[in-house]
Amino acid sequence: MAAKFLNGVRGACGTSRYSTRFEAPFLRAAPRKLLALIFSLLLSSCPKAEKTPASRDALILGFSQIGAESAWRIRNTQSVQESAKQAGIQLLFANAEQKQENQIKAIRSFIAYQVDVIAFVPIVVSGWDNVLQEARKAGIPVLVTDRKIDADESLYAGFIGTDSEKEGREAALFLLDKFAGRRKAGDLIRVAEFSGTVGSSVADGRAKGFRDIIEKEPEFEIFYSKSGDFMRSKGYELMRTLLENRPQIDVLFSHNDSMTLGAMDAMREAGLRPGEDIAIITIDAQQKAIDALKAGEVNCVIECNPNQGPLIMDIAKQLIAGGQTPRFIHVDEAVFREGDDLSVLPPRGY
Ligand code: GZL
Ligand code: ZN
Repeated sequence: MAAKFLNGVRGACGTSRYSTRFEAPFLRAAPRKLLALIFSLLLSSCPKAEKTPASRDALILGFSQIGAESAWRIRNTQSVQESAKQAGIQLLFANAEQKQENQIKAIRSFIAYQVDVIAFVPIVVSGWDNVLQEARKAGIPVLVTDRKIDADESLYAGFIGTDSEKEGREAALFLLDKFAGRRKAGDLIRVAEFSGTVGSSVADGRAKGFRDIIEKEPEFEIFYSKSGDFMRSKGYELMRTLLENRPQIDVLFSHNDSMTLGAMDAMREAGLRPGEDIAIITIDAQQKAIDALKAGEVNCVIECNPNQGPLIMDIAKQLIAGGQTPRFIHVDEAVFREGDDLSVLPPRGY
């Protein structure tokens, strides 16, 4: 009875496999009303299951992604989907469209499905304890990927992602170098910062890393800092508004390329030359940013590696096999500066 019912559930949500763990005692004893309730809950909160074909005994991984706010995010999603296919892992993929409550709903439906592993990109650092306790109670290991959370570490099996504070420090180090002459002359160098999603570990980390260095240097002043939510349209709006009263802007430090590209459009509309009238440092290293670096319209591009899929699948498999997995894995990243030989760079793929 329970297996048939749950098979129906998976069928309804686009997957047709149930694991023997579904014939859990609690379900066999559950009254029909409860089973119907679970079924309706699952249907309503069932993630848009884009699943990968997999053999019957394939590992099932539930993945909650933030959305598609930037070229970086889209590549991050592709990396997860491609790697699941290559690893023979059945992927349940849910796009939260930038809302934390959608991520929590998706994780709950993964728990109800009794997937083998859950992985997610936490849009913001807080608010995850309850749903992670539910996953732990259900005996499902959770991997935090790309962005970090502020929660009891025993609630998740590990973190796979990038070091945002290091990215912020690299941006500051480039600035110290690029403005060495003007610093000697005692100039005041005014910096505008476009930051990422408020409350995200990435925006916090990049801002902190940048300030840890810049705030030690009296010649630099971060006279403006606002969130553009990692989006091109908001980067454009922020810069257009900022330029209305023509302040002295020597540098734009932007937490991602999407906001940078929008800001560059606004600079050109105001008759300014990006990378010359205003120095630009940007993070992600999507192709368009590298092309702008080659064209002298951007001065420094800091890579943030979106290709985390292979690592996620490896760690997921190790977790299920009962292996010991590292708590923290940082993917490696480069820094591309004006004047570097960029002809050797392979296409970025995003
Ligand atoms: C960084 C990632 C950020 C990217 C943005 O690890 O979380 O989110 O820098 C993306 O492009 O939107
Ligand atoms: Zn990063």
